[in-house]
Order: sequence, then C-alpha cells, then structure tokens
Amino acid sequence: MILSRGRMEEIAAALGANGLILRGGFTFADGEAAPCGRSGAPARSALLIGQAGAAPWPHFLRWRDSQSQAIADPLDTWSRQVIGAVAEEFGARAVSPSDKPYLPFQQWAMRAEGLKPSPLGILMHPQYGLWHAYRGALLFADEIALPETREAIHLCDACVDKPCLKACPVDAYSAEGFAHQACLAHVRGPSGDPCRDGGCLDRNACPYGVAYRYPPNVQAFHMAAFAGL
Ligand code: B12
Ligand code: SF4
Ligand code: SF4
Repeated sequence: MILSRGRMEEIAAALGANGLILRGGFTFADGEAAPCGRSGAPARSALLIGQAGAAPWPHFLRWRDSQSQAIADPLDTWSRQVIGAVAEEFGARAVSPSDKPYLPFQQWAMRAEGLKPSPLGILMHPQYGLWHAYRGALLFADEIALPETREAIHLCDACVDKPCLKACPVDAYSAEGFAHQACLAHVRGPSGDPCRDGGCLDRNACPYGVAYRYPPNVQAFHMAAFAGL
C-alpha cells in the first residue's frame, strides 16, 4: 500500500493542533537497514515531525502547567505523548530524537528536505535558518507518495563572513567540530550569563531565519537542559 497525500494531510492537521509540522519523509531503500515499525518488521517509510520556530511552545507550556508534579525531560515527554497519540491514530510507530541508541535524525532530515549542515552542525533551512528542530518521526509499513526530494538552497554557501563562527567567547565551534566541554564550562561559569539567559551567541549571530528565532526564555530553557543547569 501507499500512504496517500490525503492521509498525510490528516496527519499534518493532527500535529498542527500542537504547533508541530511535518518535515518531509522518505521511503527506505530495498535492503536498507531500517528501524522496525509497529509490527516489529523493518519500517518501509518515515515521516519526520518537528517545529519551525517556537510554535509548539505555548502548547507545551499548557500541558506542563496542567501536570500535578514536575516531570523529568518535560519537552521530550510531551513530544512523545503528542506524537505517540498521532502514531496510534494513523497506524505508525513513533520514535524520538532522544531515543537511545540515537537514530540518525539529521541524516533522515537531509534526505527528507534536502538540507545541509551549517558550520554549527545544526541543519540550515532556507526559510527557518537555524531555528527549527525535530521532535519525532512516524515509521510506517507503507511507502509514501512524495515527490523526490530536491536539494534545498544552502544559505551558508554564499555567507562569506560566517558570523556564526565569531561570536562564541571560547570559540567552541570550529572546523574540528564542536568543543562540547569548553562550551559547557563557559555556559556554567561566571561569564556564562549571556548564553544561559538568551541562548548560544553563535547561533544567534546567524542573519537568516530571524522571524523564527526562539524567544530568549525558550532558548534559556533549551540551554538549561543542554548544560544541566
Ligand atoms: C548527541 C546530540 C548532541 C551532542 C553532540 C555530540 C556529538 N558529537 O555527536 C551535544 C550534547 C553536543 C549536542 C548539542 C546540541 N544539539 Co544535539 N543532538 C544530539 C542527538 C540527541 C544525537 C546525535 C547523534 O549521535 N545521532 C546519531 C547519528 C548516527 O545521527 P546523525 O543524523 O548522523 O547525527 C549527526 C549529528 O550527530 C551531527 N553532529 C555531530 N556533532 C554535532 C554537534 C551539534 C551541536 C549538532 C547540532 C550536531 C552534531 O553530525 C552527525 C552526522 O550528520 C541529536 C538527535 C538525533 N537523534 O540525531 C540532537 C540534535 C542533532 N541536536 C540538535 C541541537 C539543536 C543541538 C544544540 C544546537 C541545541 C540544544 N539541543 O540545546 C546543542 C548545541 C549546544 C549549544 N552550544 O547551543 C538538533 C539539531 C536540529 C537541526 N536543526 O539540525 C538535534 C537533531 C535534536 C533535535 N531534537 O532536533 N547534541
Ligand atoms: S552565519 Fe552564515 S555560515 Fe553561519 S549558519 Fe548562518 S548562513 Fe550559515
Ligand atoms: S552556548 Fe555560549 S559557549 Fe557554547 S558555543 Fe554557544 S556561545 Fe559558545
């Protein structure tokens, strides 16, 4: 069977009620090692689910405020609940970017939307810039009726000055990759307030997708989760 466009529109509507969006999808190639689907057999296709800007934030906050006690990893828990319910309704298996062992979400995203990584490792989107993320994926036993993915315009190619590599006080991002420990030490240290309160200075230095930039309180939430504050 083929997962029809009409079915995908229904899925998109169900996700939209929580500020989430479909981020493209793909069919696994014959013989490719695919994660298992709902039946336990290898899945045939995947639809990625994520956010553009901070659209899910008010939905998440309403849910968090309605909980009778504090919840560990609340955004992951909320995402798993919301996406799990959609999976149940549409006969899919839901997976999370935080499931271990980690599933290759960024590779899937490159395949689904033709995106490429920025120098920060975050995928660059032609509209959302660096202000987007993945909250889950739906794995189906059916193929998906989607046009072949075209490579998206990669804004970093024409960005000569690369301000995203010049704002970090400890130069955590470089051609060698991300100096995770140096970043953490700075964020947790006495001069880390700007990163703690308003998010990564390098990420905020990118001139694209500014209409989608997460508000400072949302960036502070993610930074606290990242740095275990
Ligand atoms: C582990 C992890 C990290 C580790 C990276 C360690 C490492 N060297 O691999 C650490 C803790 C450093 C990290 C940090 C961040 N991460 Co992270 N991370 C992950 C996670 C959970 C698993 C990565 C993985 O191993 N995948 C398995 C491999 C097989 O899959 P892959 O697609 O090939 O993985 C690619 C990434 O690992 C990437 N990569 C390698 N190093 C780094 C470093 C950074 C900073 C990023 C973004 C990517 C990246 O290269 C791989 C090859 O394509 C993914 C979710 C996921 N399931 O992929 C999120 C993910 C990659 N992270 C993400 C983000 C946004 C971040 C942060 C920028 C923000 C945040 N979460 O607070 C921070 C950076 C902190 C800052 N200064 O602001 C997003 C990227 C979204 C996008 N638009 O592309 C993801 C997809 C999570 C999501 N829910 O959307 N992350
Ligand atoms: S500042 Fe330039 S190189 Fe860096 S992420 Fe933005 S567009 Fe890409
Ligand atoms: S969060 Fe702060 S210390 Fe970490 S990479 Fe970004 S600017 Fe540098």
